Amino acid sequence: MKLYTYFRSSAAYRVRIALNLKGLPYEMIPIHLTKDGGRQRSPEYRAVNAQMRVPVLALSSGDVLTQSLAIIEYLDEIHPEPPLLPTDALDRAKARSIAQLIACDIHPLNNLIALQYIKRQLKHEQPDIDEWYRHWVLEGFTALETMLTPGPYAGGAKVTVADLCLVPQVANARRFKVPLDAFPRIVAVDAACLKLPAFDKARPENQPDAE
Ligand SMILES: N[C@@H](CCC(=O)N[C@@H](CS)C(=O)NCC(=O)O)C(=O)O
Repeated sequence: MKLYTYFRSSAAYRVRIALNLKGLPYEMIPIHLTKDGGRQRSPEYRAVNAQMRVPVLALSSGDVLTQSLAIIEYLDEIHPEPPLLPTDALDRAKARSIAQLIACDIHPLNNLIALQYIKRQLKHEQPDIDEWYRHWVLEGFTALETMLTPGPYAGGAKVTVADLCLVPQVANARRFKVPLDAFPRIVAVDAACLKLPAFDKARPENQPDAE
């Protein structure tokens, strides 16, 4: 399998964790999201993913998968061990709701392409953009903090898709200097996950394209 990735991409980070947890070998193809105006916009990459985003997982069959949560669920169905979704329907819904709070409600508002639009088209200054970024993380994390069960992981005793979304979002928050003091449960889940080699290996700073 080939993973089109970028070390700082939190969506790609989610998939890297899933592949590592499942022990699946993958070749990484780094796509630099800012060099040359963003290499995700090159004609070559556009032919891979018309949406011009990472991650993309290219399978040995030639099929190409986009959208991190769809990729993670595909991997979980084809390689069920260790499971990334709980077997109990209620627990599964709760894990997905945490994952979607992050992937659908926080991340799109703070994605590179959204921040670039606010800056370049709407002509806002960097302090406004930083404030925008912080606002959506703080709003999302305030709700998320109340949803976490006694850990060590987001859904309790086992790692789920919720953790695969939480850890990269915390990394982003730290990078943009969002204060996390009000979120002890989120910080504790992040710390518990990062003790696992699959998470540690997927960290941005541990990627071959890290800068
Ligand atoms: N919903 C998508 C989001 C993918 C996404 O937006 N990826 C970002 C990096 S985290 C990207 O490629 N951005 C390109 C850009 O902003 O131009 C997923 O979960 O895979």
